[in-house]
Amino acid sequence: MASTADQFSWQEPRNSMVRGAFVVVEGVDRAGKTTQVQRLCSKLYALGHNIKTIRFPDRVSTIGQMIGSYLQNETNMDDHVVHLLFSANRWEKAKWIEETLAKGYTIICDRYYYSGMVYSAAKNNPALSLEWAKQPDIGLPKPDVVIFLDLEPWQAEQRGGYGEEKYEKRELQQRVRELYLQLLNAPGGGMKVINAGDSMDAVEERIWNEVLPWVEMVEGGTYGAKVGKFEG
Ligand code: ADP
Ligand code: FDM
Ligand code: MG
Repeated sequence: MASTADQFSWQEPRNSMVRGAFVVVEGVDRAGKTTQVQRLCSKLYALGHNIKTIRFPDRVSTIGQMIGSYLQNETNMDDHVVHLLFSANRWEKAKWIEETLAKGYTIICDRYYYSGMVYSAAKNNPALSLEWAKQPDIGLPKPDVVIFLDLEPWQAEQRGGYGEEKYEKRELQQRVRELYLQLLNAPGGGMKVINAGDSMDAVEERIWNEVLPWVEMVEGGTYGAKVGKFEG
């Protein structure tokens, strides 16, 4: 799969910013993350922002290819092992994220450590709790704003039947959503919930209204002079 990371890139940032904003879009399978990341990038880009996109898992790197073959049921791994690979796949991009933000690019990221925690914990492996799942991601660059596209599993299923990938199963998807909602309600959860069951245009507009103020504040230097770190 082609990486979308350079789709909106320029050799050098077009505008001088204090730093770029780090925006993450999360949600269950088929919530519309990839569609909305694309729309958000296009809109920000049209307004002259310096934009880069990234998605996790990034299936291009060696670690990413191992994850890809696991998701496609070509290989099997212990739950802990694949969890750590997903985390390592973020760590191998951590420096790039920090440097890209520092150059003044706003990054729109399709899934991040929230996916990491909830999908692994949703397996109900008694030796892999949500708390355990958080630990390897501690210290990663922290997003300035996180959008959670909320969609009930029955709605997601109307967007197409489940495919061949590992986690495309109704019960697991149900637990994933419950765990996301649990994270939202935890102190410091900090995700903006958006009902993803409406039309693409309606969802796009809600995301825009949530995200734009953060992008403007971060780029303008009135919020988050330094990129935060995930503290668990
Ligand atoms: P995700 O990246 O969250 O898995 P996608 O953006 O790939 O989701 O969308 C999954 C499918 O649902 C695609 O076929 C897409 O065209 C469709 N879709 C996305 N958003 C909506 C929406 N708001 N209403 C109806 N269908 C949608
Ligand atoms: N996924 C994704 C995880 O289990 N852990 C993670 O850390 C990440 C980033 O991988 F089922 C799962 C979520 C999904 C699958 O995601 C692939 P995409 O968005 O369909 O590529
Ligand atoms: Mg997607």
